[in-house]
Order: sequence, then C-alpha cells, then structure tokens
Amino acid sequence: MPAFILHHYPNSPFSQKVRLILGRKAMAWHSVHVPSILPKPDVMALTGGYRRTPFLQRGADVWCDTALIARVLERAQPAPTLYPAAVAGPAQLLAQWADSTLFWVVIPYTLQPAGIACVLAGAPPQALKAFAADRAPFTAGMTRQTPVDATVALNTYLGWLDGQLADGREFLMGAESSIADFSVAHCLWFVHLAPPMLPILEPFARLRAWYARVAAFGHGTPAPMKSAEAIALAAAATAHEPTRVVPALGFEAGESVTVTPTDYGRDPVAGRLVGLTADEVVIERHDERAGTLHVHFPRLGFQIRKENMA
Ligand SMILES: N[C@@H](CCC(=O)N[C@@H](CS)C(=O)NCC(=O)O)C(=O)O
Repeated sequence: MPAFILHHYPNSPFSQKVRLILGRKAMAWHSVHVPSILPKPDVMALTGGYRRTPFLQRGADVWCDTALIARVLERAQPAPTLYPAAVAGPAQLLAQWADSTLFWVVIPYTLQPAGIACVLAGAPPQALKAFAADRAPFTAGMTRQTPVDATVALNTYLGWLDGQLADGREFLMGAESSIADFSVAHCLWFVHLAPPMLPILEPFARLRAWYARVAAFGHGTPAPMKSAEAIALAAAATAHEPTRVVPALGFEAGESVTVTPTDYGRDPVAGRLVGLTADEVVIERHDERAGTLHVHFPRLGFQIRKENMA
C-alpha cells in the first residue's frame, strides 16, 4: 500500500494535529506543502474547491477535514488507537470542542500584534495584508473575539484542561493518548509559535508537562513531495477506496450534489454522490490534470445539497 500524502503547511494548527497523529502511529508519509492563502491551483485540482488545510491523499482518493483524516489513519494503522474503547465518546466530544471553541479562542489570542509578528516572522511586509485579506471572506459571518475576551476565555479553558490532569493521568482521557490530546495539542502548539504569548501557560504546570509528552510523539517519517507529483499519482491511479451509499440517509447513488462545510471556508465542492454513511460522504469528480477523483468529507459538519437545488 503506498504511503499517504499529507497536503499541509508548516504554520497550520490543524496540520500539526495530523502530523502528531502520524508521529503517535509512527507512520511514514509524503509531505506536500500547500500555500496558506489563495490562489491554490494544485489544491483545487485535487479537492475540487475545498481550500482548507490539511487534506490527505492516496492515489485518486482525497480526504478532507482532520476529523475524517484521523479516522482514515486509524483504519490504516489501528495501534496505538486514537479512540480507546472506554473513552471513545467523551474523547471525541472533547476533540470537537477543542477543534471549534478552543481553536477560535487561540487564534485571536495568538494573533495579537506581538504574536502575529512571530507567526509571520520572515515573511515580506505585504504578507500580513495579504493574509488578512484572504482570511476575511474565509471567516465571513463569524464573530471574532477581541484580544481581551480571547485572553479571558483561554485562561479559563487552560484551567479546565489542567484540572482534567489533576488525578495524575498522563493524557487528557486517562493513561492512553486519544484524539482529544491531538485536538487540544494543536491549539496550544499555535500559542508556542509566538513566544511572547506563552506566559499564559505559566500557571498550568500539569498542562505544560502534558503538552511536552504529546509534542514528544513527533511527526513520524515525512518524505518531501512536490504537488505536481501528487497530482500525477492521482491521475495514474486506477482504483478508489470502496464506498457505499446507505439508502436511508436522504440521497441516491449517482446524484449530482454539492458538499460544503457548515462553519467557515464555505466553498461548495460539486460531484456525483458515490458514498454516504452516517460518518462520511464521498463524491466523484473529474479534473483535467488529476483525473477522476473521489473526494471524502466527514458527514458531520458538512451540508449535502442536490445540485439543482443549490
Ligand atoms: N475542520 C477543519 C478545519 C481546518 C482549518 O480551519 N484549517 C485552517 C488552517 S489550520 C485553514 O484551512 N486555513 C485556511 C487555509 O489554509 O487556506 C479540519 O479539521 O480540518
């Protein structure tokens, strides 16, 4: 089985979540760096319009969103598990909270002037302007917390997380690491990109020790790859992962649909429905460079619409 290709960029928190999972599972993988702002022509060739980072590829299958990417990596490499049986439900609830609420506190907290200077260090002066112009439509409709509100919220959340470790457990859900650790860790990792913003972690010694444990998992074994090579691999692939459309879920196999994130970066991806379960929706689409692709999304957090009703 060829190694997975992760399309990501260094300063992306959600990419860090996946890199740490690859480290925990000691996997070898191919690393394609994508741009952090539009335009992203090679990303679009593979995803059909989904611009968020990261996404995973193997051959002509593309998986979007880290909630799904984590499950795909779990299937490929079950041990050590991301979903220990006794805590699988609460671990996923905590992960979902971190990926949404905690993440959107950490971003405005870290990107205060003193922090953004570190995160974008070395970038040309116009990069900050271009980044802000890119992210405005990306997050349109969301209320961005003020620095003061974000600081208060982050301090409260760090206290809650530190309290979760009060019984001496090694990881957030117990003795074993779980998906919750990776979702919380990528948020705290982003704060670490901006050293002037780090003192907020100072009072939380248990959480700092936990963070060091998770960071020590590393990133597995990445091998650099160019996006053109990843596109060529997709075009040359002859088979897709098996999929099925469960009839009771409201759509029929072969229908033209669009799939769109419900929270932000709401760019629809159009295609023919080839997979639908309670966990996953899969569409088939054709790209002149990448060939016939199956693009997979988690069912949760995405809206499916029949194309003629979109
Ligand atoms: N729910 C998504 C969120 C992904 C996300 O927000 N990624 C950020 C980067 S960390 C992003 O897409 N930023 C804009 C971009 O990269 O174009 C996931 O779990 O993958």
